[in-house]
Amino acid sequence: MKNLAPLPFTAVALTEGFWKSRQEVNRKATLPAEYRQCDETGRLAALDLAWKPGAPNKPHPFWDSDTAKWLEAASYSLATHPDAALEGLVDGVIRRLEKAQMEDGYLNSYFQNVAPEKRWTNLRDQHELYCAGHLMEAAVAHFRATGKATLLGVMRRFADHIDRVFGPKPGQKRGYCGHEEIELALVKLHGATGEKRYLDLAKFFVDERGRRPHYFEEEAKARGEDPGARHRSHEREPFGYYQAGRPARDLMRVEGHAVRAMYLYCAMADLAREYGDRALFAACVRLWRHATEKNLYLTGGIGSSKANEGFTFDYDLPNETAYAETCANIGLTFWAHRMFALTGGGSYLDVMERALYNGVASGVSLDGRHFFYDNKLAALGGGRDQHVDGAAGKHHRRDWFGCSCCPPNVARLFASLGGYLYASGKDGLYVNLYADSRALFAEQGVLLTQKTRYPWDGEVTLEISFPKSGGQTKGPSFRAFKLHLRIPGWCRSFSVKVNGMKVAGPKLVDGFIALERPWKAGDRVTLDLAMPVERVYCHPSVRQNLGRVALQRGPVVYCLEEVDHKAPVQNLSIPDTGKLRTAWKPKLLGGIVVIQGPAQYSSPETWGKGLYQPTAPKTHPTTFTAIPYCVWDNRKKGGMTVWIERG
Ligand code: FUB
Ligand code: ZN
Repeated sequence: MKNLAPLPFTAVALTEGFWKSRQEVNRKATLPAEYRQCDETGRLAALDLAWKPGAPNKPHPFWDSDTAKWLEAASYSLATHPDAALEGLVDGVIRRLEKAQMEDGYLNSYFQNVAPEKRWTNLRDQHELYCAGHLMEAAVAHFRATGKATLLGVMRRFADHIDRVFGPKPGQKRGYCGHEEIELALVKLHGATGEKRYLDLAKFFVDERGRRPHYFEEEAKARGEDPGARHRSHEREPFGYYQAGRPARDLMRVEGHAVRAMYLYCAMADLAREYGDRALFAACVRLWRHATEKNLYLTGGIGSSKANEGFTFDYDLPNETAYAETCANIGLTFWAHRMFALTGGGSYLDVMERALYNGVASGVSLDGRHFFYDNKLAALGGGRDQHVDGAAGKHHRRDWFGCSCCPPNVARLFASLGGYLYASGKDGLYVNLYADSRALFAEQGVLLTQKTRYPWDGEVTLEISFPKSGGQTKGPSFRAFKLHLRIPGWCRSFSVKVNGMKVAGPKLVDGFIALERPWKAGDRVTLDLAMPVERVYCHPSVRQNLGRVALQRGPVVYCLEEVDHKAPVQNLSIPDTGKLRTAWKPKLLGGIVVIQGPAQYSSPETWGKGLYQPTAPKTHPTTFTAIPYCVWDNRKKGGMTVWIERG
């Protein structure tokens, strides 16, 4: 294992472009809007434990997780953009949490207020440990951002309580949460506090999962319920929905609820690193291959079915009914990042980048106040979406949800996005993603300034300098190190220059080229990634995409949206050959490159009567305009498709 260290987001400033503007909107619009939602829906008041039966806004078992994710997001934002007003809101929520915490350390607004007698009695369904995990992540983020230790103290007390209740010793519960999350959070808590017990507890939760006798069965019996009664859709083996059909190290395939799966795999990767656990690592690699080779949407979405919010069977990737929950796509991003850090493999970053620019970025509108829960790859339009529920119908972003896990998940990722761009290891510095930014590798005494219009253009320049202290450059005027530049999987040709001189034949190893030399301040590396439009075809086993083609340019997947066409986009087809043009539209959808080309329109208008006829429908030539998938549904409502009929 390579064990690279991601450069923390606090050492990376996004300076221009796609991610900088997303991050700005996140800070200025999304964070305030989500705070308001948490307040207006009663999530914050729930922390005061004053709800009475019959009153509105009855607390919900996992409301605390929404508040926690908002706290985490706001803390990240405070770390890069100090803001007294935001800090005041954060402190207010933390005061409520501190006050709500019980003597013994327990903290959960639903159970304390609504169902105190049910504490720890239904780990399978009730999300208690899940909520605790999100609050732990928030506490670590807040402590690191502000140096204030109040929330960290609260969550240490809760973690200590959990450590007393759960474990292998007599009298302890050998249980684990139906919704993974606490495992990865405990690893973070260990990172922030140095307390080894938290790491061991994370390992305990992962190791117990799927063991026989099955905890969820025992616990159901203790509640007086039929332990076998709750079979979940798409469950191959009992408890597959919870990734608890068998022990983690024996998992062979991604299964069940997609967000849960992603969070578990993140924890498995973390523990593989912390304990040097080869069996956990091997399971991660196996699961990764299964997820990405047979169950991944072109947009980086995963979990195709609404029924179980998760996986179904291999190559089942429907478009109109795609679930691809924003949280799942974010979970995939987290997991990919960890797998990259473990191995240094660029292919993990290819998936991470695919998710980020497509199925994650689509999760939030350009105004930052509207969100997709499920990220479909096709939606009906032309008025046809009015009466269809559950499928593509009424599929538009909303300002909040009853179960609102996705909006604050986007907020915490976008607020910490800089942390995904760079890494370092014994063998040098790594540039993972291309985005206009400045990265300070303090340990190595190197500042990288990246200039680029990526993802709209494949040219990237990196200037090397050595940070100054007290007006003096620290250390020698040369630094010898290897600079690894990622060559994205989508890129078929590239060139690289140092100070204007072409570098001959750089070797591509595991998705990276490495430039090694004594660097001096002011050295400039220029990378040119050829970024033509590509037609993408799908594995023939994906029945939903047979006879269809998609368009991609660089990491960006495109779609046709009804508002750009006179006809429903499902009636358009595009030829396999023929020139495709690109155009930069600075005023459209925040500034995007569109793709245009010839198309055919199958016209219902000339069909005549009847549903069936022995002759093919008449087509007539037209043109199409494709926009990046991630920005669809930001204008007039209408249909959309990623996979387009060939013809
Ligand atoms: O159960 C908590 C969250 O709500 C899950 O992660 C989402 O899939 C949604 O069901
Ligand atoms: Zn979600």
